[in-house]
Amino acid sequence: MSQKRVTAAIALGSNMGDREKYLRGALTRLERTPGVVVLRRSTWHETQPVGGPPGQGLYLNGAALLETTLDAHALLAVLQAIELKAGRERGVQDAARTLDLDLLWFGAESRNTPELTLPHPRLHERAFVLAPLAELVPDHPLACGQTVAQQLETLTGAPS
Ligand code: PH2
Ligand code: MG
Ligand code: MG
Repeated sequence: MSQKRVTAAIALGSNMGDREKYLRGALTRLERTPGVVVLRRSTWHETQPVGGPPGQGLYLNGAALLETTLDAHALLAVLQAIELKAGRERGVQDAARTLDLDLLWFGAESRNTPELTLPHPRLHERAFVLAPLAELVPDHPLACGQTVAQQLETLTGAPS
C-alpha cells in the first residue's frame, strides 16, 4: 500500500544558548524520524527579536522543507517533542527560547483547530520567517494572495 507523501514547511528559531547547535540538532532529529525526510534547509539568519519581553538576545532563524508520510498532527507532535528535548520551556508569550519549531504549511491542508492552524496564520507578517523561506520556495503562494518573495518585499521594501 502506498502512503501519501506531503511536503511541509517549517520555521526554526533560537535565541538562547548555542543557537546554531539547537537548529542543527533539530534537523538531525527530524532526519532520524521515521516517515520524515528533510529535503532542504535555508541558511541561518540573525534577526532582532520581534515582540516578547525586552532584553532578549538576537534570534537565529531558518526554514526547512520536509517530505513526510505522517499526518499534520503527528508531525506537530514530533516538532513539539524535539522542542522539549532541547530544553524548551513554555511560560511568558514570546519569551526567549532554546528552540522554536513552527509548522508553516502541510501540503495544501487548511485547518483551524485549537492545537493547529494551517497554513500558519501569522506567516505573511513575519520577515524573519519569509526571508529564509524565500531561499527555498520564493514562488510559493500565500493565503494573503502574494508569493513568499513578493510578501517579503512588501514587508521589507527590498527585492529578494
Ligand atoms: N519568534 C517569536 C517571537 N519573535 N522574533 C524573531 N526575530 N524570530 C523568531 O523566531 C521569533 C521572534 C515567537 O515564536
Ligand atoms: Mg514561533
Ligand atoms: Mg512555536
